[in-house]
Amino acid sequence: MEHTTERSRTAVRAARREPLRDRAVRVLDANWTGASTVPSRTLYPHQWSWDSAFIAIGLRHVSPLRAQSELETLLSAQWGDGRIPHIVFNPAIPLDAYFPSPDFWRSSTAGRAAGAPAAVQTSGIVQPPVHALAAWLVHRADPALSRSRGFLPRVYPGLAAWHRYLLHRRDLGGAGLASVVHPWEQGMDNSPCWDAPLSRITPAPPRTFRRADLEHGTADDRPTDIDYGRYVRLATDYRDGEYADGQGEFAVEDPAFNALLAASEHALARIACELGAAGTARHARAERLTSALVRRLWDPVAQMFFCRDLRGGALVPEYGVAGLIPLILPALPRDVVAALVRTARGPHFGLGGQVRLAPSYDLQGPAFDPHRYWRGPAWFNTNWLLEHGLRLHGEHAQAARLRTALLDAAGASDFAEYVDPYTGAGCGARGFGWTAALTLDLLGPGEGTS
Ligand code: 9WN
Repeated sequence: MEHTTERSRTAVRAARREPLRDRAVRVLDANWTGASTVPSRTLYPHQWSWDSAFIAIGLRHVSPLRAQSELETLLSAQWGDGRIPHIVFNPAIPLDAYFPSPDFWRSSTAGRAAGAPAAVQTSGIVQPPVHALAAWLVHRADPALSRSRGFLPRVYPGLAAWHRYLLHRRDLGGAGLASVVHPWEQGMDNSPCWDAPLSRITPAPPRTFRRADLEHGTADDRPTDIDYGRYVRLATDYRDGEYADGQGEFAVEDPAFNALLAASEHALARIACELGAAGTARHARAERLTSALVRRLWDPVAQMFFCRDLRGGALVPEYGVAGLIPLILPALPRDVVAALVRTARGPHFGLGGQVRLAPSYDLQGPAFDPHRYWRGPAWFNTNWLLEHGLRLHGEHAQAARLRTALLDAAGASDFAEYVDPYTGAGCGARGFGWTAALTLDLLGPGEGTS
């Protein structure tokens, strides 16, 4: 036993001497299923929507063809109403490997009215719209290959339908922003930003479902059973209403989700131009989204973007990292950019000071926990977005420091799912897809997000 441990320590040390790029490529190879990439072979053994978009952004530096397939596979599971489901299930994986499994979502029956595909099983909720941005960056990585395969003409209609779904069916507040109807949709599942809107939801009783995540992670790092019960209740109600929008008890306008939608709308405008159509209307729409974001979610006193709880009717004054993500928007007013950079550097996020990477939640918040899912740890995708936002707005020195910290943390943690923001110690799954992919992107020539 002693020997095995010593041998595996030696193997880890040897692996760490390998160039970071090669190690990241190995992670993506190990997670590749033939048509797409899983976030983690253990914890998340199917295809996830925003993971795939980030993964494609990294994969484009290694195999533009695989990066294109990643997005095409995801789009082949798109529903008739335009939604891109947050999980596309691999039928070869046993049902009990992940919960909620296909027999929970029942997409092909409960989702029939909303146009769920018959041939593939999916979830019925969505995740942040990073896809058009990813498609544009993937195209730019190898335009000749992209043109020869007709990549953009192939993905453009689906991406346009996806944005239409979000901008129309999901404009539940009627103010020009998309709403999420489940914390899993925004991707930062367990953020304290959801505590107030979730507190109104009656949890599903624990005996009615069996969590699979606790088999792979420490209970102290994962959402509590009560919160899980609430996630299950919301998803069950949505399913039982045949995934029709506008009825649910949870509806939130989130700054990161809408910032990504606006950034992706700018990307869609560029795709339209490349295909010979006019992109002006789309750029204008992205700018309208940016204005709506500021009008609805910016708090000038707190100098922060907050979530708006549509059912409770107010902003949720919690400093989640989602509130910094609008920095990726080119048309953000200059005074908002300056205030947001101050907030990122200030005591709530400590960027460039106390922490290595921006935490997912307020360092000073009562709910802060450096290890519990989305309640404090640092994630690589949110920090990658911040790095781009800082660079976009001329904060080059801060962006460079963040880039170095991201690469160090990715390498030292063996591409962990997330890390302690103070120490950089790895948490959650290792060999995590978007951590490896975004490492490659930071190492690569880089196209920016614009
Ligand atoms: C639910 C796959 C996904 C990420 C999310 C992350 C986590 C799932 C879960 O894993 O969510 O979708 O079971 O907790 O929070 O951002 O896309 O990596």
